[in-house]
Amino acid sequence: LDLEADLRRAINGDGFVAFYQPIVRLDDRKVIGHEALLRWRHERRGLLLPAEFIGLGEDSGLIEEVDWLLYAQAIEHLAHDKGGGYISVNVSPRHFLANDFADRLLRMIDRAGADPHRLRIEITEVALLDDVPRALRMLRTLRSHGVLAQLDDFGTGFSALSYLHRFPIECLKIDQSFVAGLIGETQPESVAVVRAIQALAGTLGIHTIGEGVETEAQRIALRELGCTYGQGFLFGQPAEVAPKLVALTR
Ligand code: G
Ligand code: G
Ligand code: MN
Ligand code: NA
Repeated sequence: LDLEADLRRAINGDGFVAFYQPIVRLDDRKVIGHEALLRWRHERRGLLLPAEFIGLGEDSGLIEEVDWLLYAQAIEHLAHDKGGGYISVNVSPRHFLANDFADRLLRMIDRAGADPHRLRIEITEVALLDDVPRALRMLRTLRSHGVLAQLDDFGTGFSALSYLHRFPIECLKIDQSFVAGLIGETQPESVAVVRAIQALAGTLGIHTIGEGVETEAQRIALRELGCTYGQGFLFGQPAEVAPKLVALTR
């Protein structure tokens, strides 16, 4: 309850900030984009991670307002960033399916003078399956204006593989649990899952991003399995960058 009052105050102040984590090409580590990750600079508790307040934000309906603050920061950043990389933002399923989501996002991009091709959204499978016709409309509208979608935490959902080809998805993000599992006793299972995801991506003609890459061994294993891109502490922590001063990607 206390936290909810804090949340309302932080929304009206400047409590929420975007941290950016690089996404790289696995073979040469070239940075191709960044994921924007939400952080809350709480006046007493310090820096809070989404896990500590997203549930509360969803229950109170406030998360959507917080999301828009973050999208505004990311879009503003793109408008000033001279590099060529993209920024991906996370969208919760309910938010994605809200009527005005695509229109509002496109308006925000337009007003900021940002290039829509440099913004991507990250959604989970849940967001697609809840209301398929609506999800399709939303993705098509965004894509027709240049905003591509990547499927987050892939492999952890119910992955009804047969439906995926219907959706205009640019990229599958292989969930970090499988990347972690590539080394050690769960290796056979994780390799099998990553192989299956790569086969699917191949059929769809799209790329994959391995998440949570922490070691060189994982980078090499992913690459050998056919994964093109990676994200994780090995390449860079989520970090704040000074807007307008630092180009994310050169
Ligand atoms: O670093 P990490 O703890 O940032 O992120 C944990 C989870 O929080 C991620 O799985 C991501 O889906 C979610 N998340 C991160 N940033 C945002 C955001 O801006 N909006 C929403 N809705 N979820 C986010
Ligand atoms: O949106 P998504 O569920 O993919 O959120 C990514 C989450 O993974 C964030 O919480 C981010 O801080 C975290 N993360 C990013 N890189 C690594 C990593 O190398 N190892 C681990 N354990 N977590 C990571
Ligand atoms: Mn994500
Ligand atoms: Na993920």
